[in-house]
Amino acid sequence: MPADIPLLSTVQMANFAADGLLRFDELVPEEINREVMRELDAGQIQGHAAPAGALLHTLWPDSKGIGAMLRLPQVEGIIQSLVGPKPLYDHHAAHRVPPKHEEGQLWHVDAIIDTRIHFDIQLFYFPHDTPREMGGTLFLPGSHLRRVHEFDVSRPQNFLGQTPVVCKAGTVLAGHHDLWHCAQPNLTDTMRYMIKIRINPTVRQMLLWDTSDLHDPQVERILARNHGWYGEDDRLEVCNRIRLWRFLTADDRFDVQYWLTRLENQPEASAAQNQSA
Ligand SMILES: O=C(O)CCC(=O)C(=O)O
Ligand SMILES: [Fe+2]
Repeated sequence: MPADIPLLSTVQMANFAADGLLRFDELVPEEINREVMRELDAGQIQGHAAPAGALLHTLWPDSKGIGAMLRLPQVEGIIQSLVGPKPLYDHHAAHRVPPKHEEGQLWHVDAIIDTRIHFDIQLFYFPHDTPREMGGTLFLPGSHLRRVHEFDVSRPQNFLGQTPVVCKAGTVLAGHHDLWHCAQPNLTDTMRYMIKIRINPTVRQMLLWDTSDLHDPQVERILARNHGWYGEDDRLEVCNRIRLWRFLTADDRFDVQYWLTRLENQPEASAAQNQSA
């Protein structure tokens, strides 16, 4: 991998495992954002950019907007850290919320129930300033491992801990494919855009980031984060995150406060072994 691709740190990856989301404010330079706005107005980012399953790096080869955004070293570093080299394009959407559109989307995930431990990521790119009244996407941090079917979560209007993306132009978020989210109303006089790109891994998602801080003591605390919305059920989510962290780090003994090890303690197995000895 070229040395100028800045990979994520272990602490950032732990935050992804806990929240299902990483946010990078004003990551994309202004000239690229402007070009993306031009491409959007010219209808150049509509429809499929390639068949699903195409190599991501083959997309938009001549574009100085969306193509240049995907080829920024920081964006490549985020993608490589989360899904690895040679990732695939799944699909993308150039979302518009028209001016004075007072209806929000229902809460949902972008998938049928998907229990794989391997995960896709979705980049959410905001090419222009998005104040609250313009309706940045609303996310529920920590919801990605509570596996539901698409609109199963559509009845509640608000969740404790929900986070609207209020941001400056060029902000990018990387989310786990099962994260709960919804578009918000746009109360301004201007069209609101957000470009989402879904990306699949082609390799085992293991230690793909900059692991120089692999044993950072913050990791356990980050994975034990309580987002509030699950009430007393926080241990379920923490156990799910421990499983994800074991998968990402290939460390089957990793634990947070003994929570998963306790569930795995099977003294009857050693009793049976002792008997047959
Ligand atoms: O427009 C938005 O903010 C969100 C749209 C959406 O649900 C999606 O991109 O999956
Ligand atoms: Fe969605």
